[in-house]
Amino acid sequence: MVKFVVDSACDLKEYPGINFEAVPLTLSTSERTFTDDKSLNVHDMLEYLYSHKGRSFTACPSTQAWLDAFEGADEIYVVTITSGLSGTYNSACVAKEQYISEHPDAKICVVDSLSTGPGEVLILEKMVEMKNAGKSFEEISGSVEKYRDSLRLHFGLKSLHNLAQNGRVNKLIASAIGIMNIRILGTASKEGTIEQVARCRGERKLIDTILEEIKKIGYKGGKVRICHVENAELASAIIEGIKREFGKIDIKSILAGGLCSFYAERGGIIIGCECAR
Ligand code: X90
Repeated sequence: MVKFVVDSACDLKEYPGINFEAVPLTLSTSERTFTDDKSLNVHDMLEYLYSHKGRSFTACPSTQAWLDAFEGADEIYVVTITSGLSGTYNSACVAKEQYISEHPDAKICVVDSLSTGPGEVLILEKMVEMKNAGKSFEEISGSVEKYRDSLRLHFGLKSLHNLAQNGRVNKLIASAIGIMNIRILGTASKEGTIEQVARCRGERKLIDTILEEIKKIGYKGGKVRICHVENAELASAIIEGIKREFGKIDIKSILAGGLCSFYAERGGIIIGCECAR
């Protein structure tokens, strides 16, 4: 049996037409723990976290959570959030070794997205497309990293508070964001860590800078996936902007799940696009 497994940073909780599962990360404070699965109400979680005075944390899925998702399958494709910011990829690799030692005929391909959200979606969609086109496990696992390396990820955030508090960005980058209407435009580095591109005052400036930036890195009209944290308006404005420049393209936006919402924070946006590196 073939199965596609992602972590919840991918933002997709369902994928009709395939055998699919999203393994949740968790988010917690000293008082409460939220599991980032279908039943999570992201809006309520954000309300609670913004009113909570203490610190908040996230944790990657356990090896056992991956093993539970693999159970019963023997051809498994896994996409994880970047190993540059999370232990998720590592725990999936440990689960892979254990599963194969117990099921010697199973084949598992674990891809480190070096990205998050929309970057994971693009990789997943590519693997599903190859599988549906009749490609073998070897063909898919042998070519998926090349595809991953052709992707780019950008994000526009109003606050870096949770990223900084959890040690995922330099405190210096985080300072002065969230005041005076400043947004930070960042990108995923080749190593899958956070790199600052620009600081923009206001949403209009952010949209213009994102459009300039994707042209500069050589975007030519490939697929685009966007996730936003309660900011459908910004997502639509970016979609309109990209369509205006590049015509008819395959572009979709979705609401961020719990993990990306926690780190990208309210109003945040994450954009993944196909683009030769
Ligand atoms: O293992 C864990 O606890 C999860 C840690 C995840 C940390 C970062 C998540 C970032 C999500 C923020 C902007 C996109 C940055 C992506 C750069 C590769 C969204």
